Amino acid sequence: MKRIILIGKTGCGKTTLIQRIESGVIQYRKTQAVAYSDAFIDTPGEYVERRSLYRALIVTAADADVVGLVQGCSDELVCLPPQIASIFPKDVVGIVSKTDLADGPGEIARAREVLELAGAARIFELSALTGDGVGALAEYLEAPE
Ligand SMILES: Nc1nc2c(ncn2[C@@H]2O[C@H](COP(=O)(O)OP(=O)(O)OP(=O)(O)O)[C@@H](O)[C@H]2O)c(=O)[nH]1
Ligand SMILES: [Mg+2]
Repeated sequence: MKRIILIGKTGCGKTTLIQRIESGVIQYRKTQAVAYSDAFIDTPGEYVERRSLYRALIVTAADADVVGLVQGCSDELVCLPPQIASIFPKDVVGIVSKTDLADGPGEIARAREVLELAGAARIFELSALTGDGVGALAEYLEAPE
């Protein structure tokens, strides 16, 4: 079982994804501070939106086995700079979130590209709302390292 830290801009769907996998009960709650559970570390979007908080992200990520960079496929604003993965000395995967909102395959492809440029080795496409694609990520996290 791998513990993953989710990183991505405010509103990209990190907390909802955790709720989907952990309990299936979705309830909106803005993340105000880093939140730890057995399998997840949830971070506020502000941590990646402000470069001055990168150091805090790096320190927080030390408690995780894998880093998950999250990019909503309908998000105009990109907060994940190219090669951000290289600041974390661990495996980094990408998560294209909110695929249910994608306006065609082009939007999903664009989000994938953001994650590839950010340095994600493997990319999952999912919707925490419908549950589509969530199983593949859950299986990856449950698999032994
Ligand atoms: N349509 C759709 N909406 C989603 C999905 N995932 C999350 N949302 C919505 O997006 C909004 C923000 O979701 P959160 O999970 O709170 O986002 P977050 O990344 O945790 O945001 P911060 O805590 O501010 O960093 C909520 O209104 C969710 O219901 C999804 O897969 N599809
Ligand atoms: Mg949150």
